[in-house]
Amino acid sequence: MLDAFSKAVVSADASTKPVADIDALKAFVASGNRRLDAVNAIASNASCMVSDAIAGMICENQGLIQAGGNCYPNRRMAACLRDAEIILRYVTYALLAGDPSVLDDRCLNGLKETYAALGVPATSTVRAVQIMKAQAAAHIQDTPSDARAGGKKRIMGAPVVEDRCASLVAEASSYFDRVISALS
Ligand SMILES: CCC1=C(C)/C(=C/C2=NC(=C\c3[nH]c(/C=C4\NC(=O)[C@H](C)[C@H]4CC)c(C)c3CCC(=O)O)/C(CCC(=O)O)=C2C)NC1=O
Repeated sequence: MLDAFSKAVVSADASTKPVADIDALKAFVASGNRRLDAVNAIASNASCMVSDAIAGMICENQGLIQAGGNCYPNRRMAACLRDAEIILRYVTYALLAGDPSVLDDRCLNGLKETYAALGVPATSTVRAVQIMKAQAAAHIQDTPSDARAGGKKRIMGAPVVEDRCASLVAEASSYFDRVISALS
């Protein structure tokens, strides 16, 4: 498992050069508090995000909870909710580390094959991950909408910067995209 710093060391060592791209590491440090706020925005809304994403996935495809569907019976529904939570948790680890290797190695490695063997539909999982990606962007920017969040809307109130953390939204989105491409 790598983070932004160990990655810089490993790449430098591989080419037997001194650590390069110190500016990128400086930027990583300078935006550290924003990064922690972004991680917190996801982590402290995780159970709401997971249940909403799975509910949305099922609303759009109700066969999942009928006999023969992969969220039926409750044992599978529970496994599905658990998996969405695992995936979201590993995305937050990657966002904290500023590097996707923890997500790749400990969560996505072999997941597609596991799902194929168990008959877990990848397209439905991808749909749930897409919903979590949209939720994460809203939470990092601290702009959840009344329309989407209803009575559960929660504003974190972290200081808002000019670009509403666009680069962290893009980075988090790239980790969700990694999940999607690993399953596709
Ligand atoms: C640390 C990383 C890690 C991951 C990612 C992980 C995933 C994982 N999900 C599993 C099952 C499962 N995963 C699902 C998930 C779903 N079914 C659906 O219809 C939806 C599309 C989807 C939810 C979004 C279901 C239903 C099962 C149980 C399948 C079965 O037993 O028939 C299993 C098989 C063992 C078990 O049931 O616990 C694994 C290993 N385990 C891990 O240790």
